[in-house]
Amino acid sequence: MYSGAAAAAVGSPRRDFISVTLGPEEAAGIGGYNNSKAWRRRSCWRKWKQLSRLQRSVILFLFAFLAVSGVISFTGMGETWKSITNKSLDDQRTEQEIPRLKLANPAVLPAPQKADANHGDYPEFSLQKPPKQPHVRRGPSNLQIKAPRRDMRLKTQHDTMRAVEELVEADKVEKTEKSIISWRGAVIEPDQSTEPPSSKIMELEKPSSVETEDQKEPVPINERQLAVIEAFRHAWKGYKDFAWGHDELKPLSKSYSEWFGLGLTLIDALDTMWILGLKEEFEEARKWIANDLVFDKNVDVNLFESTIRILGGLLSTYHLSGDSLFLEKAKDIGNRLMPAFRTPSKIPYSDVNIGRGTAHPPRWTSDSTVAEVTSIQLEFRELSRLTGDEKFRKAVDEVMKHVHILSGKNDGLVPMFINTNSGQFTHLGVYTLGARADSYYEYLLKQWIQGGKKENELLEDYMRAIEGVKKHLLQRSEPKKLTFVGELAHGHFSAKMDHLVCFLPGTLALGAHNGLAADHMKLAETLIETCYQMYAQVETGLSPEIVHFNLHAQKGHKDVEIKPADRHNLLRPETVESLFYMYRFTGDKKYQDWGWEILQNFNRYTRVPTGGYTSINNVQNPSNPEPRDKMESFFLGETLKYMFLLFSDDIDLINLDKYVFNTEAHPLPIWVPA
Ligand code: DMJ
Repeated sequence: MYSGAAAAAVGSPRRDFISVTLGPEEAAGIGGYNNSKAWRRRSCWRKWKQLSRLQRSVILFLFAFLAVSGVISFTGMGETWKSITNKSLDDQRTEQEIPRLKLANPAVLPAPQKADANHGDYPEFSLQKPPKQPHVRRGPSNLQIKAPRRDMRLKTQHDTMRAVEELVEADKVEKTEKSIISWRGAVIEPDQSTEPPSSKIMELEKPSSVETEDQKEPVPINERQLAVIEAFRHAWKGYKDFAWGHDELKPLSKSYSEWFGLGLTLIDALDTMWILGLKEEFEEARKWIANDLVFDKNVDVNLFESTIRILGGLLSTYHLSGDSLFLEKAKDIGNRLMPAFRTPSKIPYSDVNIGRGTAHPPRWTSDSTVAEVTSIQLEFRELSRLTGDEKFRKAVDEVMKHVHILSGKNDGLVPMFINTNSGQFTHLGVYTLGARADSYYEYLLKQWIQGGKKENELLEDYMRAIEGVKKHLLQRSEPKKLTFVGELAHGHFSAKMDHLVCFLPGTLALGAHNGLAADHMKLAETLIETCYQMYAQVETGLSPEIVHFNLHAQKGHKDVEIKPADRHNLLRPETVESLFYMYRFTGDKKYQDWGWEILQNFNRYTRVPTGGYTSINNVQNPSNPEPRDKMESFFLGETLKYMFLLFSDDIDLINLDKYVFNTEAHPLPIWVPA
């Protein structure tokens, strides 16, 4: 409205002008101020009446127009506001979900619990959201997993609404189907997101790793794998008939031996049964774990052995099966092992009484073995990730950090003992990749892989150590010129090699697969040939515990010499383990063939007709290999598992980009880098 002189509608009646005529008082801006409601109402009404019909219509139209646009723009703003709010929620959600998405293996269960622990010390370590416990259903994977529809195209709002409804419906149906655990190791992570259906619609356009895995045709089990299953069943029969719930089977005397009294063989074999698809056996064993496994026992256990076999076995079985029983048990034993770290140096004692909560070194020394204190990290780190309780990881990381800066190494090679009081290496000057040091090297690489290849100190130590091996421990034998890893004792080279060292080709190959020097793979190829020859050159076709290589050609002598004290075979896994890695990474069938020979020789010389397999005393005597009457738990935990995997052509059967095996062949998930 304007102020000033009156305006009039002037001109041709065809041209409409809108004007407002003010009364003289108003126009002059004078007159007494009367702001009473009645006066204001009257004066407005008077003015309204003074307007022409056209003017009134136009004003009404304008009001109506403004009102409608107001409503429309309010709705639009609401939408904008909503989308802003949603966006920030989405951002938050994305941040929260990053850890889950970062886990390399969609086929691995997420961390189920998050404690209020302070994670500040470990910036690179991202814990996952607490997940819902998946509903566990077992059965052939192809029957269980429904791929989301990919061809959905949403155009109109109506379509969108319908799609939303469909999705909500489908979601209800799929909720249980998505929390699926397929038999033989493929665990499908349940969808834990809580976002509204609309964002799920968008997700349908993206390829889903779960879907991809699901859509793969299952690889059929072949003859050799069936032979492994048969061997496992035979071993299990002996254990079940004569040693059920005890540590180890004594297959000849049809009895058992106790080490910790914790059903060691049963626990060690759990994930093997899962991988081999032995459903019935697995269920039976699970029942025993649920009803009979008690850790509250006044018993001394070895920290390393119980970590790699029991804690490792329970954790990997939890990952494969999704059954929280195994995680509960893992937490229990993990907590009970923690007193071992209460030492002046924080280097753990070798033994813990899991019932009393006390720990001590062996009676004759205050030293611990270097391999033992540095090969418990994969398991405790994973336990921290799953529980959200940092104390496990802190304890084992501290050991690694301490050893990283410790003097007494020789080009990355470590001595075999470390003192729990001083924290210093002892018995300096002896360097081996065999007993007492072996898995130190293995766990440097594997922790680096587990943690997403970020922990550079581990990699540094690993690379330096392999250079140390090349410089000090590699030699070639005669007559076949086999490259082998000897030992160094106070500057003197010894051509002695433990069968235990045969983990090395597999570890080197794993490192090369993860981007480390290509010459590591070359070395792996030459070393696995040597390990195979440790079997092939022996009368039973089975390797002894220790060999000595000939450095000089002598008529009638092979490369491999065996001392009487070393000619036993404990059904160890290391060569088969390395054959598995070599086959996975090269596809060269000769590795499968070598493994097949070894399996046949185990069957020939170590199989006990009434059930079980036995370690033997003399690999050089095929007519009497002298059975020892003991089946080690690692025969089921490791040897047969690696055999089965070696004969498989399915790289997703424990995919090595998603899992890292602990030193007892229990697969644990790899955490993906940030
Ligand atoms: C297993 O307990 C583990 O592989 C360990 O690292 C070495 N010894 C046995 C198998 O030989």
